[in-house]
Amino acid sequence: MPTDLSPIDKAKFAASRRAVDLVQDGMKVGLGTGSTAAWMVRCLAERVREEGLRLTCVATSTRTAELARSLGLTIVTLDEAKWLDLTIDGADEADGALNLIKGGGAALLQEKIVATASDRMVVIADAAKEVRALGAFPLPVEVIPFGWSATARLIEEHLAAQDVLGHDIRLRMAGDQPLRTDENNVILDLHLKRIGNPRALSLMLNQIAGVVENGLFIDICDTLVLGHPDGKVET
Ligand code: ABF
Repeated sequence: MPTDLSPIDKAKFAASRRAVDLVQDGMKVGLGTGSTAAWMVRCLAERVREEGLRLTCVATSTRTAELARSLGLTIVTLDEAKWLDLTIDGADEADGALNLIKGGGAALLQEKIVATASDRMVVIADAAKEVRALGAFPLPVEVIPFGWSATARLIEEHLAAQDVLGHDIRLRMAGDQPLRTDENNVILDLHLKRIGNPRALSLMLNQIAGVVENGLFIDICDTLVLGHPDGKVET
């Protein structure tokens, strides 16, 4: 383990180190996005250097692709790889049924496409990301920039129809401009406090015109690897 890590980075590193043990020679591997996934990319690159693993990797964002290439990993497009053996990614929240909120890093669309094109998805996180019910973390929804405020209004109406009250929808900003994703879309963050039925909410959101994808990952994650600041790991 690198020295001088903060307690949270020790936890992220411990989960990452454990997850990359699942990677075997010849695999096609999806690489997630975020600070935890960045630790995983570093750990994976170290295994490739030390053990000479031959891997083909697909990144879930331009920033992950840049990091992975800078460390010597081979990055191809998902269309070139066609299908993946394993994807390792972070999350913003995970519940006991392995439902996730993702997208705090604005990469949820590529993350969901890559994860669902994989035989197995492993999520790595510090243990504080595990929750009883999803929703304290604002739910990111990627929407087409055209008419985003009308899309937000439709989401409001659908939430009210599902009796989800007291919510707040905010356009994510980067400075004084709306943040743009890798696909040049924008993100609406839904402050819901608690999500009673993640599956119903996900289905509802994705049927609204203008919504590209939402950050609820239902029935996608196979394994949750949680790291603790003392270096312990639970799966
Ligand atoms: C990605 O990175 C996202 O889906 C999630 O939003 C975020 C988690 O970031 P971090 O690991 O920095 O907490 O996995």
